Amino acid sequence: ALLGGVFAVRRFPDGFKLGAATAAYQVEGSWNVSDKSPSIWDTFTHEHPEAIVDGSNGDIACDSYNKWREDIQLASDFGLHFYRLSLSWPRLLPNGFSNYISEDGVRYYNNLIDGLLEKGIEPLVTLYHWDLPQNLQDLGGWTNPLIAEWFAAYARVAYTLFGDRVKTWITINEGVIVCEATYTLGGFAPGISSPFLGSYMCNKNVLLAHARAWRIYDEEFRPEHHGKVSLTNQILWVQPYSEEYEELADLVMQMVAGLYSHPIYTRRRGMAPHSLEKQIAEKSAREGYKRSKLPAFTKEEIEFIKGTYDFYAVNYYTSRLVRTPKEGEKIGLWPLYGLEELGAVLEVAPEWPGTSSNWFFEYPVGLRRLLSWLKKNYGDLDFRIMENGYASDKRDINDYDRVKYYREHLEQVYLAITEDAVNVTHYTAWTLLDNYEWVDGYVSKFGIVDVDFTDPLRPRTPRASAYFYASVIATNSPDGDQTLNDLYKLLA
Ligand code: PNW
Repeated sequence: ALLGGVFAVRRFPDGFKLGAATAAYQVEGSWNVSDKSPSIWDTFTHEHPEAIVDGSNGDIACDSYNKWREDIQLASDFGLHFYRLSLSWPRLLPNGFSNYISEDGVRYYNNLIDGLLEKGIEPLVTLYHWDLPQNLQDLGGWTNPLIAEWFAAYARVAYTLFGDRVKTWITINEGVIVCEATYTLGGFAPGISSPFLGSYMCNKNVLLAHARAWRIYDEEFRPEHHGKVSLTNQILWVQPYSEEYEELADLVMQMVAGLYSHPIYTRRRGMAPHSLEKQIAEKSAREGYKRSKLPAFTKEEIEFIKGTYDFYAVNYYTSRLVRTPKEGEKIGLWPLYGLEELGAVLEVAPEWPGTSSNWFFEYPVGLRRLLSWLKKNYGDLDFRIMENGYASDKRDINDYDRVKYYREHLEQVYLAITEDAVNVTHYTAWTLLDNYEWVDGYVSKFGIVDVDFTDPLRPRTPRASAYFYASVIATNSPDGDQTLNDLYKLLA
């Protein structure tokens, strides 16, 4: 087996791109330097440390605000084709509005973007990765329809400042988390609980904000810069517990994926998938609402949102099995245990290994099935995996469990391309560095590079998974360097 290299080598198609991602609040720190204003995550973690497993916050995080040169060097050492970063809205626009632009913020992102380009790494930029300016939250945040205007103005500033060098933009990271983890669970900043009310209002405004930002790029910037813009969806792959639940599984998929995809990626009628609209309208009526809790869209709004994409971006981590509740069984909350709104109980198969994050169980085949489902529902698009990675609470440099996760998921991507003819063009490892994992604080680590958070200098040390991933990139093969792969397999 150690001579695996002599056998047929599996390769991704030519031009397949591999990168890694981070997000501003999770790595930057320097939460109040210069004129930066607080984001909802600054406020939430400062006021509610009890909501975070280790009571921590992102005040310093990886200190990437100061150590960005080192991050770029690591990205370069591993041969990343691209690096996905996010801009902090309150660092760039401390008022939230575009009347005042922070010079310090502009300097920081220029340094980062130029530094990457100097090393031949494409900067891929997310505009919104959850750190909303607190003052905009005070005005209602994502439940205020005016946020589409506020976000559009911010997007225009970012395109104007960086669009000459940034050719790939993600408007919003994981609308489903922005709206559900926030308003349905109440567990994420700003910590407001409004299940299936606030979350549906948020859903509509996220779609409108994205569409505005896409159209601004399309009309004002694309002619000169020729870039691409989409949003990225985090999707739980949901399959039936047994055959009788096939219809229910599709309904749940329409909720976790369709609500943020159907309006953009299909020409079919309506704002939400029809099955879901019907279900929620009926549920709303039973609850005594005069209208569906799912907000209505005007004809103009529907047209405005449709087709606002240049590729389909998806983040995948984990899967669920779905069934209806047993007698007297209570349905858990999205996204962990169920969808009360649909009468759906979600659980994991006993054989799926757990991780250090309570919602995260490994099911590599789910990624391949999800890609096929997306192709079937939305067409033969340019599919880009914008996040995939593994959580562990160990600081082990020899992270063979993470190597195994990457190997098994890259294999499923390879099979999706070669066996199912899904046009997957990009793969992104989450994440380059251990960082601030939201409510899991610094306990759940996703990095291919270890960061020592007990050391004020935040030293970085690459793990085995970084070497494995570098070899995947160097060989353009899901197996990476075969000898290395065989060795890691033996050690795992
Ligand atoms: C994503 N779930 O969040 C985010 O984009 C990252 O910022 C984050 O660090 C990473 O994945 C790991 O969590 C998710 O409950 C949050 O299924 C929750 C879920 C999935 C992804």
